[in-house]
Amino acid sequence: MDAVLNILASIWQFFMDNILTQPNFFIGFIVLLGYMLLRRPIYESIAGFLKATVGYMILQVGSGGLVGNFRPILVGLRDRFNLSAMVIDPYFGQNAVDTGLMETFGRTFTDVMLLLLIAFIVNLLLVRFQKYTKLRAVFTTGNVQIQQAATAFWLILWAIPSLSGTPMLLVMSLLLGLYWAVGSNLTVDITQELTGGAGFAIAHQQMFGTYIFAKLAEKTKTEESKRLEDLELPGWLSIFQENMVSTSILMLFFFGIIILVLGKPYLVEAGFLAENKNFFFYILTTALNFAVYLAILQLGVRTFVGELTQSFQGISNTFLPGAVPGIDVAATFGFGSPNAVTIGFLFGALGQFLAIGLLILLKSPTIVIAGFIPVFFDNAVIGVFANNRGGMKAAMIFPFISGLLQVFGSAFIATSVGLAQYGGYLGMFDWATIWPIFTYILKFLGYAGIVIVAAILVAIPQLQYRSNPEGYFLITEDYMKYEEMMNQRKSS
Ligand code: ASC
Repeated sequence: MDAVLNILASIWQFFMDNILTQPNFFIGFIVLLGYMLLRRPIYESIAGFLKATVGYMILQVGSGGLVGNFRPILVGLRDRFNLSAMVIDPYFGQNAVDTGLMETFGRTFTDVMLLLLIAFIVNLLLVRFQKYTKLRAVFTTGNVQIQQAATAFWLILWAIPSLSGTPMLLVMSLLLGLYWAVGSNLTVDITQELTGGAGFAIAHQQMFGTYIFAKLAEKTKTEESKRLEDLELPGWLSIFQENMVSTSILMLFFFGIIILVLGKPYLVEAGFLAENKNFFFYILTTALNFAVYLAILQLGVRTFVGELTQSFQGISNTFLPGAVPGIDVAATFGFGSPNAVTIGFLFGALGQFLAIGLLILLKSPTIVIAGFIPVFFDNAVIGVFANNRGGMKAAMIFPFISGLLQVFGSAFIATSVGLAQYGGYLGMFDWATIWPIFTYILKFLGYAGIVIVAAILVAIPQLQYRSNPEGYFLITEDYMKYEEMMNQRKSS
């Protein structure tokens, strides 16, 4: 018996380490399985696996490059202004939980991984029973799932410390699995509309935020609202229509100002810049790298999205009717206006810097340091959807508001639950807004709170379904038909 359990445990560990938490391979194997279920020849299935995995890895090179390119700047700002403070960044957040879990709650990271696995199964079951749940998306972004499982574990345990053992894991898995399924499902329609039916949803850390701002953007839309891509700029300004050019110019200003504030002596001393290198070209390189990594990221998206969409038919036909895969938010940057990515980022950064300044002025007990991942990925996607549904003004205002909320919300919740002292908090939009609200409902209402949070989550897809019962499943099953139907409705 023991031997069997040991073997099962090692298989599980192998699966967790190499596939479930490594989205490039997870997506690759989904594609392989999908094509095999569609009875494609084995060589085609393997080709699909390779293309999807490589494409995803290209996307990771792009997003990793963006993150790394920005590092010296954030480290520099912290050093120069002598801030000892909490960094809002998913990896810092994960690390903070890992460091404090034993000391604070007497738990280990193994519990977190178990939570991840069970929550994922909850997500699959919720989609399998779609007839009742109305849920259409499976969360596949494993790197993000680890960070969220870690943070949810901490928040829920802080709110209801009396939970322990199996009941604790079940409650946590139910709430987190619901969040994955419901959040990802919220983005199905807006993503289908953005991508013209590419057949995926977002599975990341700002799903509620993206949905809320997309809807608000729609509300603020007027006759005059123009999308960034429809802007006709006269004369020399027309160079801004080319995404690589506009990104380079905007980033040159953005990075230029910050790097000038840091100064060459600091960068040399900190080892970011060699003494004999030219300062101006350092700034230029850093700024242009941004455009480079963005282009790489978009190439990655184009490489794997087509494979994933086609092959997923095999999975949805067989196991999960009407389902779409939820994938990394960066996939949306291959659609809509590329300039919205840059604008969303810049206005989000503005919001975050303003909020951080206010925390310092108001002598907040926790000072926040901006992390690149929340500033960029959250606000860029909000920019993309706000622009797509409400125009360019929306693409500026909503990322700005998001930037403020990310900082204030994170400072508030991380201080309350005691994560701030471990130096980091996840900091992404949903985890600075929705999750703090859930956490306080649980804190004040205890077991009744669990029922209330679960009921809220369960109700959301039902409301979405009711607002358009004919189109709700059609939008994933046959996008062309869906569009036709919606056009007909508009004209009649
Ligand atoms: C995250 C996280 C990353 C990035 C990446 C964006 O939240 O943990 O590594 O965003 O998923 O492409």
